Amino acid sequence: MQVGSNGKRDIFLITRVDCMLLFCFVLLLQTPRSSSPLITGTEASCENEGEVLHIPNITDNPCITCVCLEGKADCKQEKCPLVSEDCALVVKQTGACCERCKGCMLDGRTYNSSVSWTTSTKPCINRRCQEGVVTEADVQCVVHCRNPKIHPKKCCPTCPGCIFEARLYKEKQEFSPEGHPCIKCSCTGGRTLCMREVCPVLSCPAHLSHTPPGQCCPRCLGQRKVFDLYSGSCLFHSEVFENGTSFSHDNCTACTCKDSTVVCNKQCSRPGSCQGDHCCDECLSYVKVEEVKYCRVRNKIYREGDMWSSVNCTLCACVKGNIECRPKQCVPISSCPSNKILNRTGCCPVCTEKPGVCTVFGDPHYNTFDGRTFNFQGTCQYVLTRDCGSAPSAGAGNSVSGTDSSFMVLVKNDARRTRSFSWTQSVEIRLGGLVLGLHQHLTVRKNGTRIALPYHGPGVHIDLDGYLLKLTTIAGLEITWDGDSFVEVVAAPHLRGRLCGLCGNYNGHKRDDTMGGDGQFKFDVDEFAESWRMEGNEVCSQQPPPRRPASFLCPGSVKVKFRAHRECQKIKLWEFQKCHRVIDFAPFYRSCVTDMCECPVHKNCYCESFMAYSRACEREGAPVVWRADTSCMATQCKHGAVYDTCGPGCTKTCDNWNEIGPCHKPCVAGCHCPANLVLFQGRCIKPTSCPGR
Ligand SMILES: *[C@@H]1O[C@H](CO)[C@@H](O)[C@H](O)[C@H]1NC(C)=O
Ligand SMILES: *[C@@H]1O[C@H](CO)[C@@H](O)[C@H](O)[C@H]1NC(C)=O
Ligand SMILES: *[C@@H]1O[C@H](CO)[C@@H](O)[C@H](O)[C@H]1NC(C)=O
Ligand SMILES: *[C@@H]1O[C@H](CO)[C@@H](O)[C@H](O)[C@H]1NC(C)=O
Ligand SMILES: *[C@@H]1O[C@H](CO)[C@@H](O)[C@H](O)[C@H]1NC(C)=O
Ligand SMILES: *[C@@H]1O[C@H](CO)[C@@H](O)[C@H](O)[C@H]1NC(C)=O
Ligand SMILES: *[C@@H]1O[C@H](CO)[C@@H](O)[C@H](O)[C@H]1NC(C)=O
Ligand SMILES: [Ca+2]
Repeated sequence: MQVGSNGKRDIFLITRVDCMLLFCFVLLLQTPRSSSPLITGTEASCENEGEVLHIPNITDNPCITCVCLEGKADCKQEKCPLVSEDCALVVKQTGACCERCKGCMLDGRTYNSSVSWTTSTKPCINRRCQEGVVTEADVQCVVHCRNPKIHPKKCCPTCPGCIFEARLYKEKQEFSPEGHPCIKCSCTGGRTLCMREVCPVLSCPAHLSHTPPGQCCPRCLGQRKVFDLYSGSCLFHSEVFENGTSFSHDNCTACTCKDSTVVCNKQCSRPGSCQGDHCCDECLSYVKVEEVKYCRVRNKIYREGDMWSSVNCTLCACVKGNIECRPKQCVPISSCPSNKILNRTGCCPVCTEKPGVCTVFGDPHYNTFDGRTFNFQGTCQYVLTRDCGSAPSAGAGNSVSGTDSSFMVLVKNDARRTRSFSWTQSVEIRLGGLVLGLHQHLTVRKNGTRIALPYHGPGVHIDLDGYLLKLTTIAGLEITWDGDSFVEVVAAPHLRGRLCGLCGNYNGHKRDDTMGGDGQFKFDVDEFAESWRMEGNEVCSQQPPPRRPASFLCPGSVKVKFRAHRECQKIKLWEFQKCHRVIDFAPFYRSCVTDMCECPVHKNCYCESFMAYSRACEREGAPVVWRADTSCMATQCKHGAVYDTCGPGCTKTCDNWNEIGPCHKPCVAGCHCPANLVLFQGRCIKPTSCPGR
């Protein structure tokens, strides 16, 4: 298309397609002759060293320059950079090699297209070059608060805070408020400064421009190319203006052509200066603030009508700029699918995946995460459970610890009460380099040294829970220890399939629980359990005591058998009745009888089976009436302590017994020293016997 001549000068405005034709024409003319001499032709000689040579049919191409170097023509071809597709006006001057995007020239300096700048002498006047047009305009300020602050050194007033229409912005953030693409704000020093973007005057006519969605300013459509622009004159829209001519672009914009650059000055209306229909954009404008209501909670902004969950199980809403909270309404859940449990730890009850529970009690009886039960009487230290990743590693019983995130729970058994049974004596938890020991009478050791409770360590917490000791790890294990021989390990659902040891692999299947420490499946329970033995310095009997034949289940006298039956049959009675249809009591009854038959006279060996059964029942949501009462607990308390279901929460020790002050902790069930005694090294002694007195 040849648009062009406006009667003053001949110019050629060509679209892309036309240009391709012209470009091909040029190529046809030049390629056969100009390319071959460069590569294969005879070398032209010259005399004046350094002289720029004119070689016909070669240096006619403006991209090729030849210089005399050591008596020969040295020619170089310039490579043209690609012109950005966004450039609306591409120029190619005669005699120049490359096309380029039309830039601007102002006060003797050149500026590339799409560049903005301010000068230090006029900091509140912004200039922008857009394809040969410089737009000069006052900074247009926007105020969005009722109490702006005017700064003598800044062009615009600022507003307190970095909130714009109920949205919170960060320090140093630059933003366009939602729905206002023409407003540009910045948050500095906790205050917001906003200005309106002044759109550049475009070189193309209005019908060839459009505003892309979501953007503030219009831009030219497509790309125009211009050849042979007469020096000093300007192409603006479809007209050419000579150097020095001025024209009015619109009522607020006056333009002048200077040195091929159109310099346009956009006026804005100062407050009060807008008269009649002659009105320009306002230099200072206000965004209405009254309607915008929001609520702020620390660093969060909520808009009118927003709702959110808050602390203490409340649901809050932003109503007319005020926060209104009310308790959350929960959807009642009466039951969960069989593989889930009702979890009441959150605000509303939900059904969550069941954790795995492994229990060791009595002589010892093992009940794995997947529900397999077996008895094992080895008298060494064994891996109860450990983190095996996806597969149990070979020789798991020997390697002590892997990465810091790995854990291992060991049990140590001994045969302290009878010849044919062993009992869990202590539990050891290894977490990275930390070793925690849970010992008899609820004593706790850290790296071998006795510590006080509660204990907060890296990723672990230990405290008393009633008369039991509870250890919780962030890795997802919860270990309960009764200070005698009852251990319960609860594994969070995310550990499913990742564990190994005597508690099994926790993959949901009972059958494969006897996987040995060597990764081999064991058919024999004793062989399985032995494969998890830890090698230690201590001597322990390497072989478990010989397994008794079934008929030899209760080796005691008739009196002992009678006592065992009398105590253990309580598990069949009303106290546990509600649980019978949920959990079979038979294995617990059998373990109770075997424990009782070997039970020293002063102990109540049925307690652990009862406790294991009642805890299993509670987990399944079937309450039992039975409580670990004084008859069960009496034997737990040692060294002068007595069991009290509601003993003082603050323990009197040799260090603090004569301090006066109320105890604010709630009472706890457990072994307590009688009122006239104090605790010293696990024993109850008279205060007068305390050391240093
Ligand atoms: C240079 O090109 C012209 C045509 O453009 C041709 O007539 C002339 O012979 C050429 N000269 C040489 C030296 O190739
Ligand atoms: C201007 O643009 C040219 C190429 O179009 C580029 O080489 C030059 O660096 C740019 N100048 C500035 C100051 O950006
Ligand atoms: C444009 O006009 C000014 C004076 O009005 C002159 O100084 C300047 O050289 C001219 N530019 C060109 C490229 O002719
Ligand atoms: C420019 O001003 C004239 C009168 O001064 C008015 O008639 C015309 O509508 C205005 N044009 C625009 C685009 O504001
Ligand atoms: C949440 O409840 C606790 C105890 O009832 C109270 O101290 C606290 O102030 C409450 N927090 C809120 C935000 O209401
Ligand atoms: C109960 O749900 C909470 C999240 O609401 C979760 O953190 C916790 O582990 C769940 N407890 C159990 C036992 O699954
Ligand atoms: C002792 O326990 C600390 C944690 O408190 C642990 O970092 C350290 O490695 C342990 N030291 C030894 C010798 O096991
Ligand atoms: Ca399994």
